Amino acid sequence: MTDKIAYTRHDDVAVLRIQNPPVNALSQAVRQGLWDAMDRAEADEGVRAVLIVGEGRAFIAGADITEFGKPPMEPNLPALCTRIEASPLLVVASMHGVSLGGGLEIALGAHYRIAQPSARIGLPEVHLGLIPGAGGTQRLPRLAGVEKSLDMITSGRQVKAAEALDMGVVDRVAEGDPEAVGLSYVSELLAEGATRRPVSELPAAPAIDWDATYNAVLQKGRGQISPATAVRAVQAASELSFAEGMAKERDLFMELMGTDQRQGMIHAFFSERAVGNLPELKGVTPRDLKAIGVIGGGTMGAGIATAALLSGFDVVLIEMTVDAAEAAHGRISGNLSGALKRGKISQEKFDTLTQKALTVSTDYDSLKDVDLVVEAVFENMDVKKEVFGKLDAVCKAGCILASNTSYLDVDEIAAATSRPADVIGLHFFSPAHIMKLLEVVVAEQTAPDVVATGFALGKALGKISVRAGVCDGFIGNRILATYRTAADHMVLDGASPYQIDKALVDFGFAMGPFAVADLAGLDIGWMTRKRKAPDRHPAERVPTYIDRLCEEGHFGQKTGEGYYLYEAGKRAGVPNPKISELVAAEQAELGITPRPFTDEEIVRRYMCAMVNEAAKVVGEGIARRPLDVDMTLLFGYGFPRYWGGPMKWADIVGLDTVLADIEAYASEDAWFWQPAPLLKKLVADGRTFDDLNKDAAK
Ligand code: T1G
Repeated sequence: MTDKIAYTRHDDVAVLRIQNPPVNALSQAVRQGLWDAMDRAEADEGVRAVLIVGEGRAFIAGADITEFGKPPMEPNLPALCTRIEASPLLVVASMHGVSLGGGLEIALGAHYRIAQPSARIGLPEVHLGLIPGAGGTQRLPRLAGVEKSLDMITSGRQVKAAEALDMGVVDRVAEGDPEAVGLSYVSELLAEGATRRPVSELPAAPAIDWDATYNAVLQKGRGQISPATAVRAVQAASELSFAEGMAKERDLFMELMGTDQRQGMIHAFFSERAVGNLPELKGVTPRDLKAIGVIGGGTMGAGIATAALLSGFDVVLIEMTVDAAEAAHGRISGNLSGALKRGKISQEKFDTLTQKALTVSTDYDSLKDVDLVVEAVFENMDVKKEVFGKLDAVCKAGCILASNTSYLDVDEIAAATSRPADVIGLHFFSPAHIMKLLEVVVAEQTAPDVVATGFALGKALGKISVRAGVCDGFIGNRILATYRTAADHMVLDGASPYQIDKALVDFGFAMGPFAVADLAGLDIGWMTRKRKAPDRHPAERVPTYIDRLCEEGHFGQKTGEGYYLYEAGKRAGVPNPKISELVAAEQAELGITPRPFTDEEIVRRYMCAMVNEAAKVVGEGIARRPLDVDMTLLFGYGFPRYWGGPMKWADIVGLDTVLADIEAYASEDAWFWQPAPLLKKLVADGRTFDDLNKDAAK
């Protein structure tokens, strides 16, 4: 037997304790250990029941995801679940922490299930581009019915013990040590003569309109296929025998295992955990953080203050005038009311946060005891330098001074203080209390423990923090500027903004680039183009058609007119007929004869521009690894998660084909399509972006 399963006897009960830290993933050794332990219990004289428990903080977190993509190793999980269920002994699972995926499937193979009140169950395989592959789609509907099972399986959501009890998935909820409450429950069952209850022998799930359900789930998946595939697996639980249903589930599971989407989503799973693992943070102790200062109470400042309050920090927010301070307090209260309405906080908590934890003032001296300040004022270097000069004068020694700037030079900001080692960039994304991405921008002189504190703050705020170097736009906005320009070039050359938006939504983006521009505000891009104009290279193609609209004061959703026309109160707009006129005028001026674009070419050009700039960002060390770019685009820019990120997409489609396309496009516009040196080197060496991620993990 492996050391992964501890086998102990308690009178007529054999206890199988899974010991595979940190979360009892069902590795091959655990599966073999459970199989052997079941054999041992059945041969163990006097044993009448088996209790399965997990050591540590979880019952079982699921199949061992690190085994995916490798040759399957016996015993496989569906066979193990069926083996447990077929035991002549009474088998009980005592669940605590999480029981997810294969972990829940093991429990469904047991005959009875008891759970801690704080326990959570779930079948999150769709988040990995898969479906439950060890009987979950066949057993759960037999216990909980089709509707609730489809909700759990297609959403991948976690379900609390009380709800699991209502669903009939768990038979008992009891507080206490999982083994102790499990043993007591087994004794009760044995005493009352409870019999084995194989879930597979329960009646098949009732029929529903499977095709309508499949189509609805497919539509909702926005290009992701595993949730809809799960519908077909549950349909098998309704229409086929259990054995045939298991075979159908296995076929569908193995099909998904071979998809790009499974590759992309598992890459995302591990990357969002790896992105915070940086050699430079090893052994570095973050500074203590209790009180956070925020300068500026506009949308960003109020969002940052809200995020800090919700994470348990005291907040001191500074505005320039009493009216502005009161308006900021109102914005923060509005944000917190949203959390109250969504049940994230109680009324009592709301009152504490708005009346005690939050201080809004016009006096910088109110900041004298804070541990870190985030500046979120107007994106102008002179304004920022003035603010940092004042912060440097009033904040205590060791207080970290952070800027929320989205592109300005943090080195230059640091130089405006006497403590450049305490200065860092913390680039939040709007709305700051909702968006998960945080770019931690490290300046030349930023001290290691200040970087570590930036990551610690990000973790405390529930963010995905990515380390960025200093350049115009850091990681995300620099790459955005490039692929956004590629889209503008396609408009000038003949593609409509609306065709481009649709092509990219069909690729998997929540919104296309022009709808996003209308949402963010066309004035932002307009100001950027004006800011960059003095340094522009003569070979740069910079469309000006949209500037004409900005000059008329049309900035998108906030003014009701942009690429789209917006009726009051409606978020979705209709194409603005002015755009085609403005584009035609510019095409005429430039002597361009518009040509048609296919959706495939639109996506390809857009993605190649994104990957090419990203490769430059990694090559210059602005991003430490390709996975850092993937996480930035996933958590800050709505990149479709099932591709794993632009770098993973490029690895999947093949770097050689991406480079070949870039070089072909360069024949039309050598300036814009200069191939990234890193991309050329990887192709020459026959390596991938993921190889670079692996190099960095060594
Ligand atoms: N396999 C391998 N490693 C795992 C793992 C798993 N299932 N789950 C977590 N880890 C690692 C993780 O990479 C990290 O490693 C450490 O454990 C702590 O995780 C047949 C096919 C359980 C809620 O999708 O949701 O079963 O970075 O940092 O925040 O139907 O991990 O420390 O080296 O996330 O407390 C289904 C995935 C699998 C659950 C804990 N199960 N895991 O969260 O810690 S597919 C899942 C989670 C399946 C069957 C199918 C979370 C967690 P490192 P962590 P956490």
